[in-house]
Amino acid sequence: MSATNPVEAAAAADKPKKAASVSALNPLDLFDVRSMLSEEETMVQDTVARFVDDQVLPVIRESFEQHRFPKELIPGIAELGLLGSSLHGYDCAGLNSVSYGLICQELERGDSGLRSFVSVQSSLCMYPIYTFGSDEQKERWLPPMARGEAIGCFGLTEPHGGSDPGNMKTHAKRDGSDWILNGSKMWITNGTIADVAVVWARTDEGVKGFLLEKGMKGFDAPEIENKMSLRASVTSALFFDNVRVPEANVLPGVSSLRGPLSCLNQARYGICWGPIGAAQACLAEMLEYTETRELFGRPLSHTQLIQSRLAEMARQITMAQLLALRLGRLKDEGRVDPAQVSLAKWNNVRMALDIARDARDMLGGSGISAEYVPIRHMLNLESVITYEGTESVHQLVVGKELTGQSAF
Ligand code: TGC
Ligand code: FAD
Repeated sequence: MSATNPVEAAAAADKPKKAASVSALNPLDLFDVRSMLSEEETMVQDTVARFVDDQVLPVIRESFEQHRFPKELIPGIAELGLLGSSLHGYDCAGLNSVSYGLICQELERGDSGLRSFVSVQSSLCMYPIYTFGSDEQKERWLPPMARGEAIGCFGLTEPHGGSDPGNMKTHAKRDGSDWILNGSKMWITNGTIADVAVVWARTDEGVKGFLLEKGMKGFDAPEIENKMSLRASVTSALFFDNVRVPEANVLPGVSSLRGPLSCLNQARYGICWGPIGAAQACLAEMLEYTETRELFGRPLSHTQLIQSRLAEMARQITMAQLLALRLGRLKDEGRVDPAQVSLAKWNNVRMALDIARDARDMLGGSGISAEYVPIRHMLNLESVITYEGTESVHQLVVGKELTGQSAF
């Protein structure tokens, strides 16, 4: 930290020296949701939490400021078995859905960008290869992806409107035993660093998934610059100009929009958990800050309005934790419905975004500095509330479930 930067210097002076809870309860888990976890789930959470504390938090602020994905963390993430953690075989950990949720929660306590990396690699690239791929495709891609040696991305969104993937323009035509692919994708996480891209395209035989490999002629994946959100994550455009794709690179198990949408269920599920971590990070910092920040002769935490706002944060986090755990148990029982995932994604991302914005305000001027975590989480969550289905899309999914009428 530069001693000559007045914002950082002021922020450093404001920083309290110790954590500050007099509560007998855990302020970040008021209903002791942790006691409802199995021994294995608790161990997974603790392991990822340690990784985030030791490896992520020391570097993440600088990565965000430099608009740089901390690629150097990938080997550590892979070593812990966090890539494709719910898959069985192929060097994957075979953990249950609640464990995957806890992984997302702890990673997003560090930064949404890191959770995004793991979500896309696991749920949007490894999952479709695992579910719809041939034996050769699985053998070729899944083990190196689990080891973090190969990176994947998922191309569904197109520049003219991501909420309506049924209107996709990217298309592929058979040419002998190959396919010729044309079109473009936008806002693709990991795109520029991906060794393999799962690209969805319209064909005469329905919507198909193509495995595009880095370096294929006519395939380009430039990074999108100047993002004010998810700055510690790579986001790219994908361009396909007559890319020749062999049949061996087509996912054999899918030929409709149902395929890519079922992958979204997996990633959206993880996003139901991730933002809880971001919200906990904000509340933790606010509990410290408001205890030591003195205004009008007393600590902020002694005022009614601030206590009301802290209590509201704890209330929202508690409800989100219970919702996520119930969703995870349903998923592990094999009876989760996409509308339930939509409701939880909508609720839990909205919860975290509201908390991050309120925490930013409670910090006053210091709240605009990345010295404190809320503004980074707040800016990240603006992406999280948009991707994997906007808030409105999820409200309409729930509306359709309630009324039986599609209002899209
Ligand atoms: P609709 O007619 O409703 O459905 C078409 C077919 O798909 C089936 N389906 C689903 N299947 C599984 N899971 C789901 N969630 C499904 N939703 C629909 C449906 O049953 C039907 O099947 P079939 O066999 O009868 O044909 O389709 P629609 O065109 O009306 O659109 C529905 C809508 C709007 C909900 C859907 O298109 C949608 O979800 N839009 C939002 C798109 C989106 O979320 N994109 C995300 C891109 S990936 C991303 O953002 C990654 S960010 C990752 C990170 O960095 O963390
Ligand atoms: P649009 O679909 O144009 O929506 C614009 C507005 O219209 C929104 O407010 C929306 O809620 C509203 N709207 C849409 N339909 C309706 C309706 N029927 N009624 C009322 N309002 C409506 N995509 C991928 O495929 N892969 C990725 O890896 C990926 N990563 C991403 C990473 C980041 C950082 C971001 C920001 C996006 C990423 N996306 C990815 C894209 C993301 O899924 C889309 O941005 C999202 O689905 C919304 O699409 P859009 O941006 O085109 O907005």
